[in-house]
Amino acid sequence: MNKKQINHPIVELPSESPCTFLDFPFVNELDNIDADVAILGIPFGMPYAPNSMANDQSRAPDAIRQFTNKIDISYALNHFDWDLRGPLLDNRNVKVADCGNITADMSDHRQHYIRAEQVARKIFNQNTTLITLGGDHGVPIPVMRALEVFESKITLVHIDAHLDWRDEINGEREGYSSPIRRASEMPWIDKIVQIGLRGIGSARTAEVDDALSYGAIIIDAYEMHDIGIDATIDRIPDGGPYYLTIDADGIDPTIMPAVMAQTPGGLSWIQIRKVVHRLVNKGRVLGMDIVEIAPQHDVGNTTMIHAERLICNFIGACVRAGYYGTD
Ligand SMILES: [Mn+2]
Repeated sequence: MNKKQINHPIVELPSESPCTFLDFPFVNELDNIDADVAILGIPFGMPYAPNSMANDQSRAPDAIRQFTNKIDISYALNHFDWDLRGPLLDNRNVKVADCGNITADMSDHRQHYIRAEQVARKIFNQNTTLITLGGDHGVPIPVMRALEVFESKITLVHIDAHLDWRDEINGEREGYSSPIRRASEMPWIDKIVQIGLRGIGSARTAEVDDALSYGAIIIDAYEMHDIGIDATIDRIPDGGPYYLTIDADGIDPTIMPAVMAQTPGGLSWIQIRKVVHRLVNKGRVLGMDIVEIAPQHDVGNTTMIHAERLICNFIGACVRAGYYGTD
């Protein structure tokens, strides 16, 4: 059968019920999302080997959502949240939608990125803030391609233990070691700020040299701890617009243990929370992602607790920064 004849949905409902993030409505009318904030799962990156077409990180979008359904949702939505100094949506007329997960094409793995970019373009075209749940760190590549629709020079803020400037691995140029290299090639990505790097991983000296010659502002984890998070955030150019990509291994593994490469010395909760709030108020953050959560390595839901708080702090900060034109 010609696969072009199959009317395959581009997104699908997360796998278990209740199954959306904080039970927000599932919306698959992608040309009319009618929401200020959209949550989207992109489970699959581009593998470096056949046995990693799906990896543990592919399970994270649903694992994060399912965790949010274990907490008391009416509390989360309606009670006073001290992180935000009020209820999540601040009693304003702000709509959050969960667009489910990008579907996979069993006959063509690369279709996953093509669909992800297509959906992200639809979301951005409606001026909706996109929160992407990965997946590994390859999945922001199609999302960042979709940022083209804003016709703007965008500052990329990258939280990670690793540099992620590899050009290719095993011939694959869109895998989890390459997102910042690919971003650097996109004309609409202007400045790049990389925070929290440490340890050994995705960079050799050649990649560090390339990042520095591009002009990437690199504040490694130890410099960040020495100068403090406020001085670190001050080094992000003002004005925006911004895109924020958060590799969970950039956060300290004591609070986000569910990653493939636990590395000491990462951002504390206080530090990452401040990055989110201050960035949202420095300029418009068009979208963010949280990637590289590997649920099987979690310890007592510690990673999920922090992921849920991170996303809620981002949503609550956007609402209070007046992004959605409501008072
Ligand atoms: Mn990464």
